[in-house]
Amino acid sequence: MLEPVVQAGAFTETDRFIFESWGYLIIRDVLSKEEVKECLEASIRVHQAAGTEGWAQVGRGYETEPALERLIDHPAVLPKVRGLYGDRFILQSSWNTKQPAFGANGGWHQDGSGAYDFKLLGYPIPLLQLRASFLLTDQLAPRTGNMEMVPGSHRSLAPLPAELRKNGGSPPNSHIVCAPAGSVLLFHNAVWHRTYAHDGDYDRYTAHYIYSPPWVAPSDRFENNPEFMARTTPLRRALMGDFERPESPYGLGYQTPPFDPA
Ligand SMILES: O=C(O)CCC(=O)C(=O)O
Repeated sequence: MLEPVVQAGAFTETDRFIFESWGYLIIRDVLSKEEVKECLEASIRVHQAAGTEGWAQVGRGYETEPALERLIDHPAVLPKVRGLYGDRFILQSSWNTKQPAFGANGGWHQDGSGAYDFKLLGYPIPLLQLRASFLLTDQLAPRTGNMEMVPGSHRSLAPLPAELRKNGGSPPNSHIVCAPAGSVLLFHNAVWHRTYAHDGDYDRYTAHYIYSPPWVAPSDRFENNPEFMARTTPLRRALMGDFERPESPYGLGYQTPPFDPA
């Protein structure tokens, strides 16, 4: 089966080639069974606390759930983010998504800002929201709440046809990502994608971490939570955008996050 599967950790030349060609990578076995269980239980708690019903996304789970906080700078994923962005980027948002039992397909879209369509910025649409999606339930076969992606569509000048967006069909070149719980899908904001149907009798949860250049406004928070910032690690604080900017607005003089503490 044709799959953009890569190894965890270091961002290799092959990883870059696959990412540039497909717009996404799949990393398997990122979380152990125990870690998946912890993150799944944490996800259920954040949705219960928010009182969600049906398909729903809850932001900022990292503030209250240590298992979700640990995913911010996961060593299997962070080197890929650095490989694509260099050392200056932030966690722009984190969303915990529930696809309910027997949930239908979601709507096709590219990620970005509703207020300003990223395609207005130029061609190819730049990488501004790099999303790491941690699968917390098995998605081994289609119709298990998978992500459906259109490989290479981040470079397509033509939009996904309006007819397909309206009737919810799939183009023949779409790819339903099948992978076990604990896998990560890392993808470019401009790849056309959607939530695929879920025939299971249990809710499906996925934890998404979105990384952006440092000047992109966070979308899951107006400000950082002071208690979380006081207790988290220096690297995570920096990734939340808490760093000195001696030069305005984002000169090279700002310190890179402490990726490799002495
Ligand atoms: O179903 C999901 O978890 C993915 C949601 C999604 O496509 C998005 O938030 O852009």
